[in-house]
Amino acid sequence: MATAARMPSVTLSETPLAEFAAEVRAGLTKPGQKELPSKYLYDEAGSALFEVICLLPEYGLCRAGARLLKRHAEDIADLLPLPVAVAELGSGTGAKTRWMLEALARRQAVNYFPIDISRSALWRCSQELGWIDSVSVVGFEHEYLDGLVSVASRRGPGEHLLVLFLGSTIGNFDRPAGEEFLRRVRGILHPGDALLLATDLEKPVPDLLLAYDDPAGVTAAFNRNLLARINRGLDADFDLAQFEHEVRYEEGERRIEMHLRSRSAQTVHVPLAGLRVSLRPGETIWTESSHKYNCREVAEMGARAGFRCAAQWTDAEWPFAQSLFFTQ
Ligand code: AVI
Repeated sequence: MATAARMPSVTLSETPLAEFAAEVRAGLTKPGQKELPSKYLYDEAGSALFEVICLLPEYGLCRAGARLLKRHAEDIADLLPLPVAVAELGSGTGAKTRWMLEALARRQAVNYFPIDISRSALWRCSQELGWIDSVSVVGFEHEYLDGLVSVASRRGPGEHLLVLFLGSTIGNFDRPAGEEFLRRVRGILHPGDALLLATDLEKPVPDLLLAYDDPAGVTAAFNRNLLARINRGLDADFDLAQFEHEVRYEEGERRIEMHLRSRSAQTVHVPLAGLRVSLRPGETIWTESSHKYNCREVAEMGARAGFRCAAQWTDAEWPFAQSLFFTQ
């Protein structure tokens, strides 16, 4: 049946428990500042909380990104060489991608390959976007670069690739790591391929602090859920009430940092990581950084990574940029 042929499909690869345990262990035994990898914020509960964050009036980032795509998807599509397949890094539920896929589907049939480590987000993305006329969806439950290598090997003859990196997730890398990540993306691409990169831009510090420490406490719950995830996955005994959500703006690095501050002297056991961690009162675990950019440095970073910036679109309401790069 025609409908069966259009059912979205997903290829899977689990993050091994041993890797999770090793990364938690490395972060919590690090001399000096303890830390946890921010990618583990996004289990099923974390991804759901992040979707709520995107609805908060104080956090304009997701709406700005979606507004730009809604307004400029046609302009972006006009600049792309056809035929083009679309790969999305960290697709989430893919809601903002709809505009881009619809603009391309008016020009050609589109193969869309969302890549995400969250199986449920990927599934919802496939369900939501797989029914757009002339769009076929194959999801990849992978880390970004592994997924992109697989996608690149599936492109049709003469087909270009447009890579979408839309959620401003580049901001969650340190600046040098972000640039290195772009260089690796470039290494997977061919001449004439494109990258649409979203970046959150610098804005007044009080606005940023409120965006990451909202009065409804959703971001605090999102942050603490990282400990809950370790409790669930590694049989740990973090008492969530003993940790306070803390947000700082680091002027020199131009980044927001999220921490979890221990309210007391405490010892936590993480049996599946073979770990017993002691925390001093007031000691923090650093859980995420969110770097803020300006348009010029985004273009320059892309250029150093081997791309040419063809166009940038910015949102006036919430400083945010979409930058279109081509391989050079
Ligand atoms: C996914 N990423 C771009 C978000 C950000 O703003 O850095 C994650 C987030 N953390 C707290 N609120 C949102």
